Amino acid sequence: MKLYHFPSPNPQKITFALAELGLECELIAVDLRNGEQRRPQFLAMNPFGRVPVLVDGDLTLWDSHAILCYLGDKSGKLWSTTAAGRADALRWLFFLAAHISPSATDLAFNRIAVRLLGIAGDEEAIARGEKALPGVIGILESQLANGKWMLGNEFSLVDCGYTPVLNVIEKAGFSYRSFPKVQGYLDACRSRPAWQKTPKLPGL
Ligand SMILES: N[C@@H](CCC(=O)N[C@@H](CS)C(=O)NCC(=O)O)C(=O)O
Repeated sequence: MKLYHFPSPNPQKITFALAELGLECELIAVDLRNGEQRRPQFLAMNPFGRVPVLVDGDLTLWDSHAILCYLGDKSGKLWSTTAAGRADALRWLFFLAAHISPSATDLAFNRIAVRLLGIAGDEEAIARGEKALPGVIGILESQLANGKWMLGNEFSLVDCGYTPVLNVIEKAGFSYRSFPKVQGYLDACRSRPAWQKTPKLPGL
């Protein structure tokens, strides 16, 4: 397998998952700071011009959550073998994509990425993200009353999806002080050896 990536949250879901699963994969860097994601060769793989992209034989797959599902099915690890278990995993991945990632992007892009790109942050987007986050993080706080990990007592690929996003939200200045279970969960995820091996940008 080959993974086109940059050490930002969406590709980190996959580099974290690969390390947890112990899967061999060639990592190919796409430098977002230089616009490499908009080169024709890259757009031929992902017309959306974003990382991560996984190539496995004839399969070229973009979208981090689709890739997590694929790695779960392919490896049979950290992924339920029952329809109900997979639906539960998908429910939390869809929740992450639809309701947490947009606010994470509002904060992280405008407080962190702008520094790398040398452009001004959008204060309205920051305010929008700060306003939306407590409600959705509160949903995670309730869910984590059911067990140590997002799906209960077993670590899963869903946790590989959540870790980089919750991490960057915190690095972008949002405090989990009112959400102790989320804080404890994030600390437990970040203390895993696979997360230590996951490529990161300096300070993130
Ligand atoms: N829904 C996509 C989002 C991917 C995404 O936004 N990736 C960012 C890096 S974290 C990116 O490639 N940004 C480049 C750009 O917007 O030009 C996924 O989950 O893979």
